[in-house]
Amino acid sequence: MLTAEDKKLISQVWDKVQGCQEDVGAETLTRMFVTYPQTKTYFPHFDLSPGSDQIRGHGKKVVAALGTAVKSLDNLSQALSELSNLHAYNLRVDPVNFKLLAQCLQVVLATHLTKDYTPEVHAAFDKFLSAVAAVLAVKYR
Ligand code: HNI
Repeated sequence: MLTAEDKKLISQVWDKVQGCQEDVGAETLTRMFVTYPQTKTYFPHFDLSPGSDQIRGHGKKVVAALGTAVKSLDNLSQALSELSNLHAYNLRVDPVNFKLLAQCLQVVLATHLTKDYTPEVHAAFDKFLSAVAAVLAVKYR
């Protein structure tokens, strides 16, 4: 459950990454593919060299979707409902991978925000990304 304070921190952090969202997305995916190579199996049709155009394009989409989620913190299931269908029914992404992506995004945010990525921000973001992952995985049941 996100507290009012969590929600405030999440929105503030998101404002700080406005303007470098494509970089954040591409760095997150690049980290995920290098660190957890098993995640590459979902992207056989992509050029997965670090920072490729496809990684940048996809990174931008993922970050934009998270931006929508940040604006809908009280109603994540509705905001992500189509993406939830897509990941469960079409893409069939194993939910363990959502945690791997979340981990990589946290590292990228920390490298961009340095001291502003406080333990409280980290904790709030961790809760937020777990909630997003739960919504993306709910249709598997
Ligand atoms: Ni995901 C497509 C958002 C986690 C594999 N994914 C998308 C799209 C968005 C998106 C947005 C584009 C939809 C469209 O084109 O209509 N993905 C998200 C979000 C998360 C996430 C917000 C978690 C926070 N996706 C993952 C994970 C994997 C994943 C963990 C696998 C490791 N996603 C995919 C694949 C596609 C995809 C594969 C299709 C890519 C393509 O363009 O072919």
